[in-house]
Amino acid sequence: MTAAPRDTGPAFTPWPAEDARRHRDRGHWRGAALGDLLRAWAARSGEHTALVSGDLRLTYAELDRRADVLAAGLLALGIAPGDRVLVQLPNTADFAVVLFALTRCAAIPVLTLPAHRRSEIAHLAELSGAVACVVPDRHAGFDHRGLAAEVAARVPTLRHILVAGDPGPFTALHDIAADPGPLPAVNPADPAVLLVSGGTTGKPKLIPRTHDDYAYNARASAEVCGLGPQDVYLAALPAAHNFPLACPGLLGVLGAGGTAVMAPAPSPDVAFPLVERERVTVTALVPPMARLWTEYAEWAPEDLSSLRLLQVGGAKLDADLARRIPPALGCALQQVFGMAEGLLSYTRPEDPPETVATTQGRPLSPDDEIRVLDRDGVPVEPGAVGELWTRGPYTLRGYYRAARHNADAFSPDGYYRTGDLVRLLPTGHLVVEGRVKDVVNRGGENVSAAELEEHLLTHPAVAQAAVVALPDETLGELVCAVVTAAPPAGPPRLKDVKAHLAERGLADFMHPDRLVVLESLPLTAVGKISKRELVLRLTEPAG
Ligand code: OOB
Repeated sequence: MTAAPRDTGPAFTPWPAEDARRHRDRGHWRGAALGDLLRAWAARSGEHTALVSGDLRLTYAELDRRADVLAAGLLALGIAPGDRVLVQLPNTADFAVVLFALTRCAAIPVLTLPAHRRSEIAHLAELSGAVACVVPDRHAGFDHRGLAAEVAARVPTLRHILVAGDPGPFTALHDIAADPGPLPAVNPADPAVLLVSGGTTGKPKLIPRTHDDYAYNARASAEVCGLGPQDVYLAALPAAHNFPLACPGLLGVLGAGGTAVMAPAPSPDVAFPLVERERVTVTALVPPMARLWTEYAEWAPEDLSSLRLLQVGGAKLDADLARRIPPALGCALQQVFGMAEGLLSYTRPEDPPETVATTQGRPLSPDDEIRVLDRDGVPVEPGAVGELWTRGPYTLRGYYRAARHNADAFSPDGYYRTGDLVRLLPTGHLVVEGRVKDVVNRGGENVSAAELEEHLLTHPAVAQAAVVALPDETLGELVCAVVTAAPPAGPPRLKDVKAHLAERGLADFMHPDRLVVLESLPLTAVGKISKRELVLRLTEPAG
């Protein structure tokens, strides 16, 4: 194993007592564990369909019962309160049953994504000290049992491999069952889940989300989206990601008494038939997938008329695409700027269309606190670009076992440093202007990747754009624009792109040194454009 010094520190940094009291007094934190919430929802909506996954349909009562049976089985297996359990499941009913069962055992699911591979899974298993993992046998052509076995051989805490599907030499998830009995006490102020950070630099970190804060996250999000029992939410993005899980996602729609439909993939060929069959009303996508949906909708034979709201977030949504979404899909658009760490910002139904197209909304909670600071930690002029710092009733106070990193990522008074560059408009709406670190240092001049990308997207032959730094002996870094072509204009050429940028008044030093046209851009585990992967591809020796 690696001998690199490990960042350690507390597993969980609670809110100061005074803040916690305020969040309770204000009615945000209601003192219910996620497992108890499901029980209450089952008492309220017992016979209503809670979950649809393939041909399986589960009522609230059935989901509640399955969670109890699995929880009893997990306790019998020796899963103890506080134990971490790695969960790597695709969007199926099992995902929801496992999530609720683990939280009922007071165990903490570590919510990894199906696209994570050995380096992430081994790191997360080690960091969390997981005692078990729950994986599918195979998914999307990948052997998850093999990966789990490899990780278990390296991480000594990992004692159990539970498999949804054919268990091979391991334990079948569906054999873990026992008569429901007494469950351990769960403290709603303790972590309910560990989310994986979406950070683009370094190894992923773990984000403790408490029952109290996560329940508020989902409930308040459901209110902003106006979710009710008639709503059918399509979990199209991987359900372990905060967006489809709790913004409002699976947890929000169940809390509202509606139905969640688990989609095996977010692509139109898989999702459109589900929208038609289940009369889906709401779903959430990342921008590259929203683009595909918009393009395919025109030709799709499926009836998408049940859709009333498409949420788009996770990366900057180009304003032009934003304007095309409502007419193409026949539904309202909502921009969502969020992070696994907490803070969520939503455009609201009452916002004017241009505000929805050009801003990333305003914070979810009246008690979200926002600071926009310059490099020295001084507030910028109103309306100017600065780094976003935030604290509030559902934003973490510390990453899991990361004392060294936490010292940098939080102010002494508990603000989380997001690394995002934003502008705060007088209306309270936020406009995301890029990442603090996403700049190319071209011979001492700083080129903002996000700013150049916005200009590139105005070129008629450019469909998608990602600006990355490439190493260069003379200048240190070169500006490389990687784009996909917008039909029917044909592939753009560097010469034309530069002329276009000059026409827009962009300084010469901001112009790309190289233009690479690709068929498609590589994506992260949740489907955002992956610059890390792009740079790897562009700098790897050919062949
Ligand atoms: C969501 O969460 P993460 O943890 O995968 O990624 C968070 C980061 C943000 O810090 C920001 O850099 C970027 O993703 N981001 C956006 C954005 N939404 C997220 N950048 C520009 N515009 C947006 N609308 O991605 C996430 C979590 C919950 C809801 C929605 C997204």
